[in-house]
Amino acid sequence: MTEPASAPLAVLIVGAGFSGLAMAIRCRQAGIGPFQVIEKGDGLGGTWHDNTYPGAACDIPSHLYSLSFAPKADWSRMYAPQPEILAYLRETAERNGLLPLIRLGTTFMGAAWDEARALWRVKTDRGPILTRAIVSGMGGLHHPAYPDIPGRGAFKGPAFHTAAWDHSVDLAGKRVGIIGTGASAIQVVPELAKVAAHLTLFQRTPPWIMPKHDHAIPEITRSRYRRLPLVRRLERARLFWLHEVRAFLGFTKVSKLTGQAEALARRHLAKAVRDKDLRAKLTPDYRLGCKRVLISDEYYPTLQRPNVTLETDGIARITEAGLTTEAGRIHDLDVIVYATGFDVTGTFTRMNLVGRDGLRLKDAWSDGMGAYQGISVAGFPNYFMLLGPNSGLGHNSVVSMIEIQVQHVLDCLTALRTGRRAIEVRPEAQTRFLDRIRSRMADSIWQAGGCRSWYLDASGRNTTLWPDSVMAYRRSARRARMTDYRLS
Ligand code: N01
Repeated sequence: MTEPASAPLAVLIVGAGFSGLAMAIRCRQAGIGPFQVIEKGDGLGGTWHDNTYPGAACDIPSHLYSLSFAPKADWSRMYAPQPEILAYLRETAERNGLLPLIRLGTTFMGAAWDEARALWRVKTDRGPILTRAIVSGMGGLHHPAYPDIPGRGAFKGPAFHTAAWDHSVDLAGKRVGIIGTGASAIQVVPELAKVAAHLTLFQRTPPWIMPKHDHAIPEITRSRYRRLPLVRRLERARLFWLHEVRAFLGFTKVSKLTGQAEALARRHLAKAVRDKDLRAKLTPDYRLGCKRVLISDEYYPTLQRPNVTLETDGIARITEAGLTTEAGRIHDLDVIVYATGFDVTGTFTRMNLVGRDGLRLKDAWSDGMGAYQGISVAGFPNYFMLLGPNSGLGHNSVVSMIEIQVQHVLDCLTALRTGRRAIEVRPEAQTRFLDRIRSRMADSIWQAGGCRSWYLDASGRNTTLWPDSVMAYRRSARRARMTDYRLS
């Protein structure tokens, strides 16, 4: 690797989404630097830059899905649409003077720890970078996963993923097929049905769906939030606790309340769908919480439109003209949309990170991903992850997790400023933490739920979500305990 011309950075932040921007703002406020943010996309915003499919929005209320230290008083809706969230992130970066510090179109290709100099040698597609510390704000949901269906390349028409929407394709009057029924599909399906001549939805597993109750936030409320920050903060706190209870409502653990949450979702289905056969097809056969619980008031009505077909027979193959099911039903299509999610494990293991003594991250994780507090890995000094293993959420706003982690990483970076060269989690602290996660998982919804989901790795273990409340994570991770780290 060639030697970079410039002096080493104190911190390299990878990714300019929610995590990377939050880290950059807090570094700036704490006077930690010099730092730089690299971002592979041609704009900042991370997932909110990539996912531009019609209907893209956040299924967590806007006042909760935003940074507490960069509040926005005037969200237009209870659940903000993607363009508004992206604009919020841009404004936040600009207001905090981050734009000159973000290098767009720069992909992190890997990094190796230089023990002699106590620096990371980072490889990017735009040249090398030397840095004392790396904070990964890459998240796990940015490598689109395409299904392994025979004949996938054979289709003659346009075919694209929800996370890489092809806006040049006009769907009006077309026969569109969409594969997948996760959080992305549930948002895009109602929009596609409005324009397509016919929409065929290929469902492998029906999701649990709760009512959404989305609504515009009236100007009078917005103006109150602008004038009275305390009122806005109280609203945020109310929303936080409303979601936090979901951790005990079966979203993380099977409890008596799981049955009640399932009954609520079944009532939502029964109210929306009168046809018994269709209702049966849409009724999940696994426990609620095992996969992401979805919210929508439009999805079920859309499936009953005359121009929409729900196909539940498995897909046998993709042909030049469309899809053929296992029962031999042929669906001729003009366009195929993959709403088939993301390759989460691959994102982390592909990272090509080489730590102390030549240890590769993918070898350290050969038995599955795991990190102390979801942030640090033994053998990888001065390397920190935001939304790393077991720190995603299914029940509350992931932005709360990011803020907790940013504070933890700041503690570590601050410790490095006291003339130390390296900070590394002690292996015994990591083992203790991972044992705690494993025992908490034993009675979790993911163990008992009987479903397939991106939450679970190939061996069926949940290495992606935090198995408890946000408050429990806050107690565990907000401050970096220096006794769990080794400073050198
Ligand atoms: O992806 P998914 P997503 N044949 O992995 C199906 C976040 N998010 O993009 O369930 C047929 O959930 C697969 O079927 P099955 C959020 O964290 C947030 O929707 O495995 N079908 C499933 O239905 C979310 O959890 C927001 O049987 C196949 C679908 O594809 C995460 O992103 C909005 C198949 C994939 O669902 C991912 O959601 C959107 C095959 N071979 C997303 N392979 C917010 O609002 C896969 N499928 C915050």
